[in-house]
Amino acid sequence: MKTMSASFAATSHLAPVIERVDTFLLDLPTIRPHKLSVATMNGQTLMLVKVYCSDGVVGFGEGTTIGGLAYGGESPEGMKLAIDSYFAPIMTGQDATRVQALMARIGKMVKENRFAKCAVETALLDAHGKRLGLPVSELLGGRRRERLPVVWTLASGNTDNDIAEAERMLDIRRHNIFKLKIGAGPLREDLEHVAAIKRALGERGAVRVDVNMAWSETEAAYGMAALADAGCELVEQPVASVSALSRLVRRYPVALMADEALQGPESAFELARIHGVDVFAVKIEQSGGLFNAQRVAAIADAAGIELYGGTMLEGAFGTVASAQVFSTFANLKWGTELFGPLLLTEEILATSLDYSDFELTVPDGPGLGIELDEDRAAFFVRDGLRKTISVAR
Ligand code: MUC
Ligand code: MG
Repeated sequence: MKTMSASFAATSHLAPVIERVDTFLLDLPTIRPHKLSVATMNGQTLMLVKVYCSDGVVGFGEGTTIGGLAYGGESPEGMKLAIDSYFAPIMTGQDATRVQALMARIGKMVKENRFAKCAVETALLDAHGKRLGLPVSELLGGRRRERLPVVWTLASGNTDNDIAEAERMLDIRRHNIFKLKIGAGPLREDLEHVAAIKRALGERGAVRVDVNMAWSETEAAYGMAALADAGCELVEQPVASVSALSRLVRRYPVALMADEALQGPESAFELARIHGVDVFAVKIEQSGGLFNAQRVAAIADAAGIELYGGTMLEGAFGTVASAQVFSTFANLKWGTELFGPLLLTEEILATSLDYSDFELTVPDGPGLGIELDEDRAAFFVRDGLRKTISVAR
């Protein structure tokens, strides 16, 4: 024990340290209005964090939300403020190679702020992977797959437009699983909307729905029965409460998935304890980071709950960080919805991600394995070259 701590101290002493942490906001338009029960998005704001280390390595991380504060307690602006004012002073001068130790140090001094923690942890892992010449997946125990199935979300707000969009995705072989955002309109209209889309797609496309907690328990009971009849295969977070979820699970021949109810390992454990759902939508930001997302997955596995790789509609950095984590999951029965970058009009990477044959290739270069196009980013940075666009965040 004595020898181990002596060598740890020696390594720590020589290790590169964090010199500076920078954050900036990128405002990017979406390809069309994206309508959820909580908000309509015309654009997305990415909060990017850059961690500069004394060995010259720079790591990138990202935080996003959906509809500003409409989805949860953190906004991109709030994450930036939290990192600039509180995280950066805690991180500066610390060993850049001890990612888990540094995240634990941050955790002692910063409560909550799961999304901001995820962004910072992503940047630390990106930097450490680049330093070691290894993809982030290998720092997380090793990937089990190189490609991930990717769901597309239909949320134009119009049934015919959604069907046309789904047909296009099938034609170009980009997506054959579709998630429909419902819950904003009257229940009966939503059910007709889902049934019409499933009828049009038939066996060519799987249909799932996300209600984003908009239904009461009685609406959910009625809705789930009708959705099962319409051929919908999965219902995501129809109601807010965990106990209501647990009363709905296994009552209808349609899988029930938790999203908003999952806020890190403790909530995952509670849901697993009461077997409140069939499936977990694991999100790295909601989980509070990449390691915590793996803990959530481990709890699901232990409880016999199935897994799905969720998104907070991240841009490229959050999407690839998620892909690196999901590639390590033992079971990923329901695929992923890592389509975030495809919802944005602008490419901010030097080399685009590979979405083909209904799947995303997990980058295999060091760290996240992607590179920011700095000129493009400079154009879209808030208050930068292109003055801030007005987006409903
Ligand atoms: C959510 O609630 O799952 C995922 C896809 C999408 O359109 O919104 C998100 C968030
Ligand atoms: Mg959801």
